Amino acid sequence: MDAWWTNNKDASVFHELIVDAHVCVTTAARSANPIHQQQVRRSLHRLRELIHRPNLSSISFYELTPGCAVIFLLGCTGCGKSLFISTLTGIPEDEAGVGHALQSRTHRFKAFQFSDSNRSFNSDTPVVLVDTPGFNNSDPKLTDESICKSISVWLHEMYKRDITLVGILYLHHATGTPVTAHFRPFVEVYGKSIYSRVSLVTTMQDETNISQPEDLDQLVREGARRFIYENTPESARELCQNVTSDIDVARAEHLKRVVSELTQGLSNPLEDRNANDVGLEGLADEHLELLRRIREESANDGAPTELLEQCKSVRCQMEDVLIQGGQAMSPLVERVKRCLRTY
Ligand SMILES: Nc1nc2c(ncn2[C@@H]2O[C@H](COP(=O)(O)OP(=O)(O)O)[C@@H](O)[C@H]2O)c(=O)[nH]1
Ligand SMILES: [Mg+2]
Repeated sequence: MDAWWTNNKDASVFHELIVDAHVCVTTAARSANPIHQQQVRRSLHRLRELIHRPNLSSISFYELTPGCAVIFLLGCTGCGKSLFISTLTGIPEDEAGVGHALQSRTHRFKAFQFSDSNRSFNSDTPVVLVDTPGFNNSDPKLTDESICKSISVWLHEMYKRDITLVGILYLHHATGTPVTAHFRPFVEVYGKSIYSRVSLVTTMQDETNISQPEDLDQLVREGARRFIYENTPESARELCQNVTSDIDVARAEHLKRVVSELTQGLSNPLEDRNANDVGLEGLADEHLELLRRIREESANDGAPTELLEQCKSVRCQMEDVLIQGGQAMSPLVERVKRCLRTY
């Protein structure tokens, strides 16, 4: 059993199946023998010890729940990703994996889930921050290419499980420049529109007075936003609140994509598309448009109640179309319903 874990280590790491320990559990019939009973009690105690997680804020990929919103932290080793998490949340630096040498201390993806009781995100949605190993890593196994491959695995899994990617924080020193190739896995899954969810975050601003490098212009033209991070909890919160203000729009974009997959899959070729399919796609477009308008208008005058009501009504209409279509058993229909339930 132990040999299986050793022989498959590389494949497990590639698929993010990374565990701190593994246990082979043998079940046994209940025995009246007091020696056996004592052995069982000892085993149970040991098992409890092994599965106890000392750091409750850190969760594994498989604990991400549909409906949660994910923010990825990217950047070169030492640019301050782990310190950002510690500053935002108050998790001790050691627990967040802050490095104090030139070498990276973050060797694998680490997800932190927030209930937002400290109002870091100004959102009722559970938000998960994913800390990633730094690019340009001192560990020869963690090449930029392998990190991008792992990001790609995460993104495909997230898409399948209807977990919304709400933002990408790309941290860089004032003198460093983000590498466009690092966004490739995101563009492959979400298209170029994903740049509108990218924040280019300048760190170490408290150490230098250098203004942001000009080379960022290309990414800004694609839709990325800039943010100067001041290495304070307030600055970290401001950034996260900016990013999560787009949760509903990001979800509506995801829903629209799932609906397109549904309607194309159900009525192929295109000429066979029935009224329900067309109706559903139209409603998904309308829904996204309404959420974009709500976002714009909220920035000026607070939440526009009328638009929020319209949005709700569009979602009800989508559910009606799904019921009328009689496709209740299709896995994609189930996914659309799951997405609708997260609002
Ligand atoms: N003064 C200052 N130091 C920082 C900042 N960000 C990171 N550091 C320091 O840079 C080192 C590496 O930070 P770390 O968060 O581990 O970088 P990571 O590799 O991107 O996770 C640590 O010693 C941090 O204290 C910042 O904004 N200001
Ligand atoms: Mg780190």
